Amino acid sequence: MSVSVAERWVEEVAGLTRPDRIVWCDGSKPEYDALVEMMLRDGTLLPLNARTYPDSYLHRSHPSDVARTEQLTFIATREREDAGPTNNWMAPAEAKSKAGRFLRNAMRGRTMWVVPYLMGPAGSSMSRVGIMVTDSAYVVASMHIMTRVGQVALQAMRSDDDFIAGVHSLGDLSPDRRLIMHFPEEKLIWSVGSGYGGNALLGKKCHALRLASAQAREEGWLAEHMLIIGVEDPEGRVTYLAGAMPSASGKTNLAMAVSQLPGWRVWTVGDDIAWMHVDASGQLRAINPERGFFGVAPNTSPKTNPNATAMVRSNTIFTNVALTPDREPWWEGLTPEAPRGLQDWQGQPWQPGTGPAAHPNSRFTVPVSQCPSASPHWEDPQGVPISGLIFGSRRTSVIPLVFEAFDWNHGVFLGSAMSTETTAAITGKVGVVRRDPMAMIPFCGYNMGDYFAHWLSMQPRLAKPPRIFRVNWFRRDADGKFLWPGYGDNVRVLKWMVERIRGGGRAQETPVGYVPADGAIDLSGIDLAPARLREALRCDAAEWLAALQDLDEFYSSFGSRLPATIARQLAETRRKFGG
Ligand code: SAT
Ligand code: MN
Repeated sequence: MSVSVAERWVEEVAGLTRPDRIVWCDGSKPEYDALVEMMLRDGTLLPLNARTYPDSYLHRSHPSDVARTEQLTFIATREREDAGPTNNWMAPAEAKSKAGRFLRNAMRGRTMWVVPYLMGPAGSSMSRVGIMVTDSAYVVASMHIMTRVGQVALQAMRSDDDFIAGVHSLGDLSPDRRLIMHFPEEKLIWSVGSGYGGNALLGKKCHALRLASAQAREEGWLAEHMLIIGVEDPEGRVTYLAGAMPSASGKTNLAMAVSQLPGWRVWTVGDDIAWMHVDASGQLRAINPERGFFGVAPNTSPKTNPNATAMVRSNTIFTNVALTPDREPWWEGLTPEAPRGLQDWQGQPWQPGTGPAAHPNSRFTVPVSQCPSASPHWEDPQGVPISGLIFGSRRTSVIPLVFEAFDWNHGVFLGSAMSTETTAAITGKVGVVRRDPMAMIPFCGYNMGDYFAHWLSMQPRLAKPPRIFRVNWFRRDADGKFLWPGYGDNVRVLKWMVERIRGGGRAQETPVGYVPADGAIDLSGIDLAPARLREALRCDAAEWLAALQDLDEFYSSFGSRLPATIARQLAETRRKFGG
């Protein structure tokens, strides 16, 4: 296939950024090895213990460049209304002129790598192509792990211009000269001034969520911030679920959970992004557009996520973790006690009591294929059939551990009503409650009112709409203790979902949906007082009415773009609570 449109565009970008040389990437192992060699020489990567962490490296980012910067992220559409009230908006010409100032001559003295990448399995009609240029070797190596790079991408182009174009430059890494610009109407991304994951690996949030969500709306599919798992019961039957959760809120842990229930197991298809299409028979099917995990390191341990700790023992790039004297990576929670003689994430000697040794948003980048729980179907071109959807968020109060929506429209309402406590995955204050519909607030590439309408419009096309569940693993008691143990015990909740999907699973109707009936969650083998589970499942009218008031205010920001169905669901819920 000819790549002339791409070649012309690359020339144009080179004219702006003025690199010393241009290298087209082929995605091969020798290419990856050469990039690593180069980064070891110039200090971008530090070698880790070759015996205990073979072919694994540590990258330390610029100290001001450690998380996504939402305040510097823009959707540039002709009409402001098309970006909607939840996105930062800029007119396309202004966005290009502002970011263009930082990109001009930014690659002088540097190499510009051209990275053709495929999001999704080879041979899948659901997969999509991107071509990004970057002056960061770390970004190229990370793209090798996170996506399918090279000929496999170019071959998947259905026409000359069938790709999302991405321009990335580290610029001078100054937050004052950092901008992440999205042009959905031009299938274009410009990112300058950051080397951090979600800002710089353009295939991930910029392409696979912000631009893909806009494309998905036009083409009638869903691009979601969701994990994909297969839940296997003791008879060997596998039920596939997709679940949305905000960044750094346990998505990776749930995606590879090791079951605490004998006979049950979780298969990992993806941990962050799901692209879902309705097939000819009306079945919702999902692919994971990525081929790697960019997971949060802190609190990942043999206890919380044994699969993750096993998979990062080789071929892994760690970013901003601490370093032991044996040159092993370390982060808070990996072991009960911090080893002596640590270097912190900035390479300074670390003393206990002086703050975290690893950055709270430190990460590992590793291929899916290394995950012990990787599903045998994780790369199936036709995807996996989805029977249930989960909306989860991080809330200390109000939201029960689990409940099920009455139907599709009510489930979309529950997703749109999500709020969450912020985490270190974004620059800003941690622990503040904010609205986060479907965990997409930072990632929806168009007006979120239209996004809710798009979700509602899927129902008539679904022969058997997936059941929709709301979860909250993070509810606490009056003393601040978690009411639910979480991690591998979450499989008990998944089991109830699977039973519901199959027409069983006892439940009790409440104003917000079906909550598990007494005894319906399998507590065999754990010591959890039934009263604590009841507290975790409690639905309090006064708390809910206050929360619905806040939701009403949020909805009003959408004006006429809020679907009437969503407003009706809110009114109905209030009525049921007597409000
Ligand atoms: O940093 S990323 O945006 O890639 C990961 C996340 O925050 O969800
Ligand atoms: Mn994410």
